[in-house]
Amino acid sequence: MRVEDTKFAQGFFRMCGDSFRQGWNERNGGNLSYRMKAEEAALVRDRLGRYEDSAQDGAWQEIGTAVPELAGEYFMVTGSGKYFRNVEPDPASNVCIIEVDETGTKFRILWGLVSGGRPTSELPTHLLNLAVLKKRDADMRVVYHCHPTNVIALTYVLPLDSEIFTREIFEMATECPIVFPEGIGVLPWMLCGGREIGEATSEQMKKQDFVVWAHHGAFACGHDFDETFGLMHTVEKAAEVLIKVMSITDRKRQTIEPEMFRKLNGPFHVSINERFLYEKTPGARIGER
Ligand code: 2HA
Ligand code: ZN
Repeated sequence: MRVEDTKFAQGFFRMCGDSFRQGWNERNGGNLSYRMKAEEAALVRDRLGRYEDSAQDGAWQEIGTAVPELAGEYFMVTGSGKYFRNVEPDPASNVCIIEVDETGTKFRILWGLVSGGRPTSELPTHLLNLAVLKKRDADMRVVYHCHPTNVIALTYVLPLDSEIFTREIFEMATECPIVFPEGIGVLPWMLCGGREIGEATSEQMKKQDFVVWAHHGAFACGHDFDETFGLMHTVEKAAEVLIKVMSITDRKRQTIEPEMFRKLNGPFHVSINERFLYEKTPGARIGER
């Protein structure tokens, strides 16, 4: 079966297009990875490792970190320097399928990037995250990075503190704590594209599904494309509301209070982490405890 005709690949390509149309992927910004199921790899097996019309040769290359948990697995990932905008019209030039070797330190390109190129510069972060997620829940397969405008804007005005950042976002939409009851992780500015930021991000992903990279963007993860895209969309929407509120005032007249959040737990079958439901000082400004 052609890779382009599979349901997982179509979901992957659609997510890239949707993300671009949201305005979260200027130029080559953002990257997406998906840990394929064994049956999906089997479906396209006869299309993998054919290099006749491709600039690729299938040579093993260094990942730049070690992910032994992912040895022998197959992934669809966006290409380094490639534009999300171009994925839907020409997936084979902008996306690839890679295999991780038995030591978890090398990969090879089995399909795609036919005009040349390599997987995303954030491959270490993606694979380290996917390894953590696999341990958390074997059905979590998607890691997604983009540059959502309002989330990034908030990293200039809110303290870079997971509890405060999460609480301010939680208060902007009742659905937020239901969708991500474990809140948002926040990393300070770090050099992107390497192992260090990958390790820091995956440390957060041990518990949280969403991590903000200050002055850069965000990472979301999930079981499938809908859930992962939906999480990014939910956080970015709440961030937009917060930006609007902050454009009007530095203090809210009324908001969702901790005891109101707690009422959501039972009916929505969640357990909102109490760390985010601290009592605020009366009259506190937005972003203050
Ligand atoms: O260029 O967004 O973080 C892709 C990126 C790097
Ligand atoms: Zn980025």
